[in-house]
Amino acid sequence: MLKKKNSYVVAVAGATGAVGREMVAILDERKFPVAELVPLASERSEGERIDFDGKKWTVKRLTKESFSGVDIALFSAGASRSLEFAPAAVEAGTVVIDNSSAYRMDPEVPLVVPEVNPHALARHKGIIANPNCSTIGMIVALKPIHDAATIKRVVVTTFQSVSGTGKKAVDELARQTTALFSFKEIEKDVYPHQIAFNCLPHIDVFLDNGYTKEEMKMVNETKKMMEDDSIRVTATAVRVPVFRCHSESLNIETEKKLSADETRALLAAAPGVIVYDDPGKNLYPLAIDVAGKDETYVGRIREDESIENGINLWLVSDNLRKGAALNAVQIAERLIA
Ligand code: NAP
Ligand code: 12T
Repeated sequence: MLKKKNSYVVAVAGATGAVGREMVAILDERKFPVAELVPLASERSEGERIDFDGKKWTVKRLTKESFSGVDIALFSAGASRSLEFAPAAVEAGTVVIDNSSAYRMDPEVPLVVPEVNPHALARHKGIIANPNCSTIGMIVALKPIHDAATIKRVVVTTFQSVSGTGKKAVDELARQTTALFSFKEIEKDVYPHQIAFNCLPHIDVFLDNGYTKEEMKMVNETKKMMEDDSIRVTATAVRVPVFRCHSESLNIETEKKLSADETRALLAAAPGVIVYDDPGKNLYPLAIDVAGKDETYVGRIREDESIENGINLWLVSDNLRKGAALNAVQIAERLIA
């Protein structure tokens, strides 16, 4: 569907957001062959200027007419904007890589992490979905373990940063922290409770089964990308007062026994994963160190002594990079390869 060219017209819908800004920066960093950048956002940002490739590019309002002549559109302006505008983009001949939750579970839409299921890209019909940030960080580490030892069940608890919610939430954590240190009243706008110095077991909306939508994304997206409904996943998603990077605690039960050393070796050889695991030196992945990195960092790898074949580990990935913008750009790189 995408014609081979020397360079491409690339639109970023949501270019002024936390993820959109990272998309533009990563296109630049990785020297994606961009003939023209088309930064799109709401009317609030119309006329703002975005730096890319040593030039300034003017933000335009996202409309159904934005896509004429656009080869690739990276969407990161929220699920309702994707539902409203992605079909118009496809109609105009644009290939859409959508970072929202709008199309992820649509059976017609490939959901892709290049390290895990790049083959799924071939069957796209104009829209490709980028998974949730917590799923991406986890699945690059699960894939080599599943290939080697067949995963039966994963129990995951996440520790998710506020940048996952967007720029307003980053400001909210900063303002609440400053207010508390100045003995002032805090303001709550984005989250239902104080996020500064607190942990909220609540990400995205609650569903009828008592889980949050964020938790069920990890369950359903993992099965879809592994192309294996037999993997049982159960999740608790927690918002923590961290600006950037999602951390996750995983308990993984496998069919075949894996020792901690075998798991370390598998993960060390896996694309997109770095093993950082030397407890004797107090070395394990930390959000503040992984911010700005491309890989999922894994540490605290140890056997679960309460079951026959179980591994516990801790992982950290940058939710704005691999969790969102980088994975989308990597998908675009595969499309033009
Ligand atoms: P954000 O910082 O709040 O940015 C939102 C962006 O969308 C801004 O550029 C905003 O433009 C634009 N926008 C909002 N309403 C719009 C409208 N009516 N028309 C056109 N543009 C509009 O949010 P974010 O963190 O970047 O997240 C954006 C999207 O990515 C969401 O769908 C979110 O769920 C998804 N996301 C996915 C992952 C992942 O797991 N892969 C991670 C994080 C976020 P203005 O500046 O003009 O308001
Ligand atoms: N509500 O892409 O609040 O489905 O951290 C990602 C992050 C939705 C998504 C968040 C969210 C998504 C959040």
